[in-house]
Parts: sequence; C-alpha cells; structure tokens
Amino acid sequence: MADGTTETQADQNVTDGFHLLIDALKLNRVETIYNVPGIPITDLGRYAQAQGLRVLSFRHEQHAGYAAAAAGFLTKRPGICMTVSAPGFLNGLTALAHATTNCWPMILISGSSEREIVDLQRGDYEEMDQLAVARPHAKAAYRILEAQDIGLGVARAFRAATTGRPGGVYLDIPGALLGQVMDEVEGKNSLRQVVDLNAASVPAPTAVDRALDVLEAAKKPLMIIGKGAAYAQCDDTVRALVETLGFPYLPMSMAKGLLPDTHPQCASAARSLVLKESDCVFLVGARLNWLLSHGQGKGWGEPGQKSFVQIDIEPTEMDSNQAISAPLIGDIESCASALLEKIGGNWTKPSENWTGAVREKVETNVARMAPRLRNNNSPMDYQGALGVIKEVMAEHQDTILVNEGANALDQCRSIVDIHKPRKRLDVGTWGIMGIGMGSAVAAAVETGNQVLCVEGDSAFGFSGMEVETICRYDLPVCIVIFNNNGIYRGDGENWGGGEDPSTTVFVKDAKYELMMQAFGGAGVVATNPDELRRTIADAFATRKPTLINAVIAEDAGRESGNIGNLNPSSVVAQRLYPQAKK
Ligand code: ADP
Ligand code: TPW
Ligand code: MG
Repeated sequence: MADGTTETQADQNVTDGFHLLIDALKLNRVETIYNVPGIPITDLGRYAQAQGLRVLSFRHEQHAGYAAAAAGFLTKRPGICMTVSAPGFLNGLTALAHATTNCWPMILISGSSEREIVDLQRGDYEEMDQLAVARPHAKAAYRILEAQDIGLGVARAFRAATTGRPGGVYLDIPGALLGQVMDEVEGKNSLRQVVDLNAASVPAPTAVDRALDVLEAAKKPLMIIGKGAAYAQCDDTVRALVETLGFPYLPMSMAKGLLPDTHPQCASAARSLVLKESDCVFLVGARLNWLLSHGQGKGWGEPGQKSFVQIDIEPTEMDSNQAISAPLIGDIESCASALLEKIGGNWTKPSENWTGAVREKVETNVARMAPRLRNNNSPMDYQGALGVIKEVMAEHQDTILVNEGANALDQCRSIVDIHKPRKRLDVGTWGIMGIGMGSAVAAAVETGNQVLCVEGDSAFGFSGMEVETICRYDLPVCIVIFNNNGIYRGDGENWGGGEDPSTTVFVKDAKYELMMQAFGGAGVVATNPDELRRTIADAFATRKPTLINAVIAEDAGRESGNIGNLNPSSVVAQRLYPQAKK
C-alpha cells in the first residue's frame, strides 16, 4: 500500500479476533468478566472494558474463577472467567471443576500458546496442552482456531454450560487467534446469539402420574430441596408445591431461604427425626451424595423403609445411590407445574400425627437453642457470635451471606436463618475452602446487595488477598473472621513435643483487621457479641468494605466441625499419642 489512505480504508472494513470475541460475548448478554490479565489476554481485557463490558481484575485466578462460578449460580447464565496460559489457566481450573461439581454454568476462557510449538513440545512461553488438561474437569472443552469460528465456539460454550445439567465449560483461545483479521460484515454475520438458553425440559405424563401415586401412598413423607431448585429460579412454583403437598421439608445448605427458614413446614431443626422416621423422600434438585450420607446408614432408619421420588434434569442422577421408585426427569419448574396441575384441588395432606410430631420437635429444639444464642461471652463462642449474625440476617433479608470454614460453616448453617432465595453462598458440594472473597465479589457485583461473609480464620486465608479487590471496586462487603487462632481449634499442640507449632494452629491473636486497613477499608475488632452487632451495623450503614476480626475462644470448636466422622482412623494412634484420646 503505497499511500496511507488505502490502508486506513482497509482498517475500517475489518475486524479481528479480539473484537469478534468481545462482540460474541456481548451478543450473548455477558456484562462482566472476572479476570487476571497477562499475555496473551491483557489487551483483550482492555478492549473489552473499552467496549462497555465490566472487566474485574483479581489478584489470583482461582478467586476470579470462584466469582464466575457464583455468578453462574446467582444468575442462571454462565459466569465468565478469563486467565492467561498454563499457570493462570491451572489456577482457574480448580474453580471450573468446582462449578462443574456444583452443576453451575461457567465458562473459563484462557489464552494459550502457539499450537505449532506446544504440540511439538518445543518449549513455548507458558507451554501446556490446556484443552487436554481441562477436559476431565469440565462439562465440555472447546478450542477456537479460526476467527470465523469465534461465534460458533462461544455459542457452543454457552449451550453446553447451561443446557441440561449445567456445568463448567473451557474455551481455549490461542493467542494468535486474537490477532486474526476478518472482513467486518462477514465477521458480524458469523456471530450467533444462543436462543432459549435455559430451555424447558418437560417430564413425561406417565412419570408425573407415577410420582403422584408414590407421594400419595406415603404416611410420613419428607421433601429435600437442594441448590438445583434455588438455581432454577422458579421460587413461586416450588413454594406452591411445598405448600400444596404439605410435607415437612429440609433445605440443603444453598437452598436455605428458597422458602424462608422460618416457614412452618421447615424441618431443619428436626433433621435427625425426619431423616430417620420418614417413609418417603421427595428430592427436588438435590443429589443423594455424601452430604445426605448417600441415603443410607443409621440416620436413615431401616434399609428398605423408604421410597424415593426425585426431580432432576440429569437422567443419570436417578438410581445413583438409592433406588428411585418414581423419577421425574425434567427441569424443576416444568416438573413442579405438572404435579400441581395434575393435583388440581385434589390432595390430602399428610396426617397431623406426622406433621405435628415434626413441628413439636422443631419448636422444642429451637426453644432449647435460643438462650445459648443470647450470651455475651468474651472471647465469644460460636453460638453467641452467630446469634448476632442470625439477628442481622433477619433484619436485612436481602443481604447475601457467604460462609466457609469448619465450625464457622457448620454452626452458621444450622443457626442462621435465611429468608429469601439465593441469599447463601458457601463451600458447595466439595466443601472447598477458598470460595469466600470470590463469591463475595460476585454477589455484590451481580446483585448490588450488601454482602456479609462469615469466615473461619483458616478459610479466609485461602482468598484473603482479594480484600484489595473488594476495596479497589469499593464493594459493600462486610467480612467477619471467626478468629479462633486455627483450623477447628486454636489450642492444638505439637504431639512430638518439638518447637514447631501444631499443624492446625496459626499465629496467636493475629490482627486481620490491619489487612483491610492496608487498602483503605474499615478494619475493626469485636471481642464480644455486642461489639460484633455494633460493628456490623456500622458496616451496613456505610456500605464500606469492612473486616471485623471477631475473637472466638480457642477451645470453642470441634475437630472437623460436624463431619469429624469422615476422618480415617488409625489403629496405633491411641497407643502412640496420649493426646489422641482427647
Ligand atoms: P445440594 O448440594 O443442595 O443437595 P446438588 O448440587 O447435590 O444440591 O444437586 C443439585 C441437582 O439439581 C443436580 O443433580 C442438578 O442436575 C439438578 N438441577 C440443576 N438445575 C436444575 C433444573 N433447572 N431442574 C432440575 N434439576 C436441576
Ligand atoms: C481447598 C480442609 C476443611 S475446613 C478447613 C480446612 C483447611 C479450615 C477450618 O478452619 P477455619 O474454621 O476456617 O478456621 P473453624 O471455625 O473450624 O476454626 N483445602 C481446601 N478445602 C478444604 N476443605 C480443606 C483444605 C479444611
Ligand atoms: Mg478457625
């Protein structure tokens, strides 16, 4: 091109891989990308920001990934995480696997190195066959090699992430793709908007009849509502089903609040009773996995005592643990609506013998717990501190509670009522530590609501550096660290008598509040429940990033919280270590 004019004209009529990818995401209604910049995606982030997307940068990819996963759960659309090649990709991969495990839609977009060099293992900058590594941890994994396939690749990623059982999708973007040039009009025409992203999946009428037969025959029915039902965003239909059937129900952790935990049919405070005594269990968007002891064992009564009915969008979930007498395969809205339609006004609720006994147990247990939640001990115990959190969540029902830890998790889940749908984010199906700050960022960004994090001191440490991210974007996040100086308890000792501290303890009386002050947020200490109440009130009034170091007694917690029974046991430990007998 001898004269500059022709060159300018050519520039005006072309687009490139960067902009096709941004346009494809925008066409599919992406608003936010959770990312960590670097080669080859630094400019992709800059250009995306320039084109009106919100691009939030984190300090570590894992937390950008957890944010994308939480965004997927909260919005029913894939959360987008973007990372650099090899190490950045691997840092993000844990979150992609977490999304897949939890059945949440997420797309991990990673830049990757030159295919010609990677595939011959010639040692490229950040060389790795990322597609092969991602595949076992994702619901689907795709690589786009040509600019004209960007629309197709993004559409496939969206479809795979959301349709059927949702999950994590990996999208591999070799750096060279971003610079590829294409005619602008052809480029625009190559993009696709995915239609009917969360398509309905209607159950067969015979399956609906069969389910109603089983449910009707039950004398002591129980419903278990899982996070799949919270994800489905058909809150009114689920509520109508629960109230029409009249069954006592147990919400799984992240289904808390789908109906308010104070609902008269909520049996959380009589969990042992209903699991043991019920003769029919109706699972709605909940798997019979380890969190429900696979539907067997002492807590579940006698083998063969129960029949199971299950609603799930994933056919292979049926019979994965207990035999399912009446599978309802479809989305929860369609299945619940079909049941309600068939029932019409014609349903006999379970007898008062059953529902009354459950209610009585709930009331006794709630009354017994109440005084323990009102203590003003210093240092605090879990009940005293969580009594305050319970009050706060009752007064501010739109607040999103993020929760991780062992005792800090288990006690919070059972003590703190949630009043509205999708207001609790926690460690999920893997019981993963580290979801805290990423989930908090996503909750604040996707909803604009106040966020309250209840964090074990160990749990917080996995993502603590992201307090800078929270301050940078000035998010309304209040982090309460339940600081008992360690994992489970702060009073562990080295059983060999050596100088190193025990494997489960941290620096005593650490000043976590200074971490928040370092970045311009509010960092304060609370040594008793009254102080905790006051400091949370300040945080909510100002909506400023706040970290409250809540001092919990070192000996208040239990080993592994509520799941100590899952620890393998050693036959020689009792003989070798007198401490093991404790
Ligand atoms: P929890 O941990 O709360 O018990 P799980 O994650 O084990 O919940 O189970 C959620 C289930 O919900 C998964 O088996 C998933 O396939 C299912 N699911 C997700 N979305 C829907 C939907 N829209 N309709 C029906 N089932 C769904
Ligand atoms: C990614 C194992 C489960 S709970 C926990 C760890 C390390 C921390 C418990 O201490 P914390 O809470 O948070 O101080 P508290 O109140 O009981 O003292 N790595 C990952 N995930 C898990 N689950 C672990 C390790 C674990
Ligand atoms: Mg702790």
